Amino acid sequence: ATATIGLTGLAVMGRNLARNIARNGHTIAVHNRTAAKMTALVEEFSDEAREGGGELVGSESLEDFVASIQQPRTILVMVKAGEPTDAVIDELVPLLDEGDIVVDAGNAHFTDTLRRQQALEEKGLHFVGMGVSGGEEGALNGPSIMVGGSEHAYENLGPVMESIAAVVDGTPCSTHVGPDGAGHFVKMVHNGIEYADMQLIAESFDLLRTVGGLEPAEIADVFDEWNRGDLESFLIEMTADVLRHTDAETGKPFVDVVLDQAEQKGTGRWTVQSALDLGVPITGIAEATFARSLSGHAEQRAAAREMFSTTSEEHTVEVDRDVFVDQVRAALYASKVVAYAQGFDQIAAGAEEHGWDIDLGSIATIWRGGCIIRAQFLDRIKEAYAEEPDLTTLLTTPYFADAVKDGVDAWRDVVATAAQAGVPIPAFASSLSYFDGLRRGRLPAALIQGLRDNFGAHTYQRVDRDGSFHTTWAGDRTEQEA
Ligand code: NBP
Repeated sequence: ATATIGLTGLAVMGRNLARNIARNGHTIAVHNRTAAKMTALVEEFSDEAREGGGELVGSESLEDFVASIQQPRTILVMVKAGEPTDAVIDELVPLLDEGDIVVDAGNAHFTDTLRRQQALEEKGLHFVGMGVSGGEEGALNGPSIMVGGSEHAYENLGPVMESIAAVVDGTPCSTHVGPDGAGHFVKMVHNGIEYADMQLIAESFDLLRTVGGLEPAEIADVFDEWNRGDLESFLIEMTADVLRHTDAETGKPFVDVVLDQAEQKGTGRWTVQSALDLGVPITGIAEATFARSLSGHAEQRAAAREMFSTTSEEHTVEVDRDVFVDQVRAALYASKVVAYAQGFDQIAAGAEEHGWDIDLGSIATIWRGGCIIRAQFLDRIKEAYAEEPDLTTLLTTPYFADAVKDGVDAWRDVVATAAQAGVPIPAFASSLSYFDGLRRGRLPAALIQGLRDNFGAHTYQRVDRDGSFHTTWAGDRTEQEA
């Protein structure tokens, strides 16, 4: 046994993660169900590994793979989420010894992680659910790593992960998020926030083009400009890149030749499902997920287009182009603050529900680099939690509160203009409604309570004294204490 760590599952993610680990000085055992991928990796990258002080130790069989790892073993599983992950774990378990650590580095649902952790714990094994963000490129050059499982497991796994993670201001973007499913839960919310971020960017693009009259290449310039300010982030930078790209075949802007139906692998949906269970209004993420679904309903879209196509054309809205561009920037920033505030609320609620002690500031810290939502903005969130670890909502912290106050008029103008012009902006509009909902003195929830009491005797509370009350709606309308 020579390797300090092992990795099975050498598709794009596993292969790059293995290279990253090896060239950062670790000897890593590698295995893949289809052995050719293992052989190719070892042949192509053994020199690279040695230059970094590490080594790739390939095995064709799972038995040889396990035997080549030092005990207690740490084994990363990087295969397709769901059944393949269970299949690999089932094959591995009989070959392992007490105290070994199995790490699922795929995109598992956190409830699967909870189940697997329990099953392996009963066998004397440690199980870690680990979220890895940053896609292929991140896996190779430095991902953001959200590690669940026990403290003990992190003591073994952590140093290797911290040596391969992205680094921002000298801090590696890898942390022990919390026990059992916490790592995968946080990774799930990360992906949900990524959905919201992308939807907000897409709505900005649509508005700038449809209402502002800018061409994709001009919008690319706008995004470049935005990337030099508060909005600076990987996704904003990438948006400029994609918008500037021209299709080689037709010479048209690339964005015009791509079918406008957004796909999804499911992490956005999981985030929304979990938020519904937790009772956390993550409206930005939910609208972003539904917007992707809507885009895929081609038949309904065609029917509605045919029926209502002229309706929006009657409402062209005149705007001052430069003013409008700046208004959209402010609306994007304020909506983004809402989406992140909601995402962090969900992590806090999940931690409470599952008994995970999650340091929210450390989550913002490890999302600053390596992952898809990396952004300057996360520094501000990190600072907010450093100042007030138990803050009620990110929205009311001084920096974000000022940003929202400064942008709120523009935000309202953009939402109103979009409504008049018939441009769909579900994420912008729902974020503004969320903000207004939170800041409003009295909500019409009082009327809902009245209706519930009327049809179902569900009772209500009063503003002026304690207790639960019911009005005898069908009788003499006297109020009774319930
Ligand atoms: P895939 O998700 O496409 O999975 C392919 C790997 O799973 C191959 O190594 C394949 O082996 C193996 N596999 C399958 Br499928 N069924 C198996 C089974 N029954 N037994 C053993 N091995 C099996 O690879 P990926 O895109 O590299 O992603 C890996 C994980 O990382 C996934 O959970 C994914 O959700 C997650 N992730 C991906 C990204 C990304 O950007 N792609 C980002 C973050 C996280 P074979 O070669 O023999 O077919």
